[in-house]
Amino acid sequence: TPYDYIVVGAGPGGLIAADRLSEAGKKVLLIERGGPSLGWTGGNYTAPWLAGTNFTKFDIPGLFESMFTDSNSFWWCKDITTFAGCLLGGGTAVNGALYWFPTTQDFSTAAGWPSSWNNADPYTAKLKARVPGTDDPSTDGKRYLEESFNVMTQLLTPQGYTNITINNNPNFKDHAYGYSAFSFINGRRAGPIATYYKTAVARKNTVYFDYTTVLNVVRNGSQITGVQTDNPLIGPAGFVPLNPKGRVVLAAGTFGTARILFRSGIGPSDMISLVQADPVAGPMLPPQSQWINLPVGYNVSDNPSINLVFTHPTINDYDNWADVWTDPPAADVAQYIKNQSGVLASASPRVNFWRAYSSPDGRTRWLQGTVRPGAASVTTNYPYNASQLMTITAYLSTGITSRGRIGINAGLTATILQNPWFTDPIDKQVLLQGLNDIISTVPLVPGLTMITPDNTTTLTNYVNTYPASNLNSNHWVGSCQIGAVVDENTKVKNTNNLFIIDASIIPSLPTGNPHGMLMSAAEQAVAKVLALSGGP
Ligand code: 6FA
Ligand code: ABL
Repeated sequence: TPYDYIVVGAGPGGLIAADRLSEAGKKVLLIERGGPSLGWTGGNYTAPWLAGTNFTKFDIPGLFESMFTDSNSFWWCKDITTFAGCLLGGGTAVNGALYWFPTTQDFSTAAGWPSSWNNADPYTAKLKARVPGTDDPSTDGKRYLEESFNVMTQLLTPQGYTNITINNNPNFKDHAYGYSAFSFINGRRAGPIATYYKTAVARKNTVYFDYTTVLNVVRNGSQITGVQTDNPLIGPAGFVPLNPKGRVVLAAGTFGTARILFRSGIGPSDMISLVQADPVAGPMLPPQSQWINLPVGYNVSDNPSINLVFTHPTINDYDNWADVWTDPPAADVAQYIKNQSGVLASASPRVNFWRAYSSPDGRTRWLQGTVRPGAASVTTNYPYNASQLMTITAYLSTGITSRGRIGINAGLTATILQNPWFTDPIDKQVLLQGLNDIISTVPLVPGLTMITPDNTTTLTNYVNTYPASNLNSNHWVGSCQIGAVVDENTKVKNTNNLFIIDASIIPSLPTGNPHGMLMSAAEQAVAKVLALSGGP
């Protein structure tokens, strides 16, 4: 069966695209390489203490930290060298779900958007109607493990910070702090899966195929005729054709979409040459005369982030989340199963804060802080109480100038080619300034001790020797950015009918963790695709 639209990837970008296209009556095929995630989607990755429920690891917000410590972590894409979710929901099935509505500047021309994109408000409103977000995710309206909020109030108030409900004031991102907000609904992981996916697959004109990988688009010059998959059940030899006026929407993520383009003969020639040398992928390429040279993979960004670890006598770090998957506290399990309330109804973050910095180059850069009980790692020569850990992660947010490059290696694994962090020394200088400010009021908070870094090093030295890979924030954007690779309708340049709707089109990082802003961008993108003449 030929389709009007083939959407590749069921992450936040793809799910919003598939939902809005099918809502408009188009015949849509949504293809996802991974399997189900949440229990009601068919997911079955569960634990003995969940017997008799349909909750999986992905449903329960409190299991978030165990994503990084589980030995059976089948959900990470094995052919991408950074964390990326390869299952229904993509990153939003496994991420921390911190959820921020975009600021005005997130879609500004200064941030790299065409002027036709500057008013994101109507699209953010559409998103909000589907995923309202919450900063008190437990269904009983109580807050759990909130001790770090008090500690942060004592730390940040003397620095001039104001406590706000963050998503009520998206543009107030200077000296602002508040409770962490999430895309959870009714105490469960929700995001685009419980909303857009749910309505998209309920429509008769939507077909969903999972466990199916798109290898490349098939094209005749600039005209895409269909997609080549690895699944013979989907079409002859895995090929799925488009209607004559049909379109393909790539939504495979910053790394995944770039790889599909390379394998379709679109991108820098060094990347396509690696595909050409591959015995399986090479023969699928169009002839070299049809290669389309675009800067796919260049100018990507990710927030550089640095952890500071503290202890405070009031903090309960929930045993540093160590047994939360294998052996969680029975009372918390009972409470969660009963009505999705309690500690397990939230992911680990508790507090977020922002501050703006003017920089020596005249730009403004924003710092974002995320505070959680527990710590991913502790390096210290101090004796410390391991049940009282608290981590502040400081991200350099909007305004960073550093950029890197991603691509593929000879094995066609998607990977970082040039690290995107601190290529501009001013980014490092501003983040270091931010860290110094954060700790400037530690002496004013009785009992608060910074244990990593400890007194054997200076903060400057800590930052200078921070392992590059630990700077990774998992917020990759920009491998197919708007203006360079796609036009203002998100159409891949020099093609007639190939579009991209995922984090790869975002030209620079938004002011907070990106999935809220990305979903607003996806609402806007799909509206532009539907409005563009010439389609089905
Ligand atoms: N963003 C936030 O806003 N808040 C957070 O707290 C947050 N936390 C994390 C986090 O803890 C981790 C570990 C990671 C990895 C990311 C986090 N992010 C957070 C970032 C956020 O999740 C991402 O920015 C967001 O998910 C990006 O959305 P995209 O739509 O651009 O791409 P995805 O990778 O989510 O989805 C791509 C989908 O395509 C996947 O389902 C994948 O399986 C599928 N796919 C890939 N290649 C394919 C192919 N060839 N064929 C078929 N399907 C394919
Ligand atoms: C995000 O936006 C980041 O991408 C994640 O890295 C972050 O989670 C979540 N949000 C929550 O703030 C952290 C975990 O809390 C750490 O335990 C883990 O070591 C780290 O991700 C790995 O990158």
